[in-house]
Amino acid sequence: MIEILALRDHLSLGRRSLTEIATALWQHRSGTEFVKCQSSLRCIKVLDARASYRKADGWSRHARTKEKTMKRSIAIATAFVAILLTGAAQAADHQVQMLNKGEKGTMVFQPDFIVAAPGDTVTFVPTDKSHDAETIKDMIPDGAAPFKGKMSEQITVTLDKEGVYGVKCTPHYGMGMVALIVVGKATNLEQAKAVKQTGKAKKVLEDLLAQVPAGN
Ligand SMILES: [Cu+2]
Repeated sequence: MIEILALRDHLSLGRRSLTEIATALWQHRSGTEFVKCQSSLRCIKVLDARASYRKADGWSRHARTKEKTMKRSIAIATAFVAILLTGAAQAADHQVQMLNKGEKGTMVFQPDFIVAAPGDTVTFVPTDKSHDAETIKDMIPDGAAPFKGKMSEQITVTLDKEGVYGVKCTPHYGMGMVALIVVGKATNLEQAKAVKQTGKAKKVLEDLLAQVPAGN
């Protein structure tokens, strides 16, 4: 899952079909982009997989036509992608309620500390009205897209980039209605800690950031 998302990002593929991804992977592995990607462990992993296949199959001995080779390669890549996408289907969804009153007091996200894996989704549920969920400026990992839900509406976000994501409810931010999502390694923890917060959000986020495991 992480691999395919990383590859997809790496190849700037966006949300394409299985065959398109597979074709792009094949072209990527055999084409001009390879040199640029040698530093990428993930790409090399794919290349290694292909190399071992070639060895096992006696690929080089058979001197297949280029077209045949490509078809075969795409089939393998498709299988490879299919396996990874199966993983994607198993990504977890973490539900967060937006509440006027919860276990921790009034105007809260519940839970307000969410540990997720890259590729997981988080759904903010408007159990009570007049709340929204929006990323706090400078409190998302490098390269991650900020999100902003509509007032009183449910929003599901997919979190692909590792790091911490600070989330606020816009009208109740000063009242401490914030949440922290940790996706994989907390790559931007220090940066997130340095962000200036408003009102009660400062204390709540301090407590949440302190919950991020040391050495993560
Ligand atoms: Cu709110």
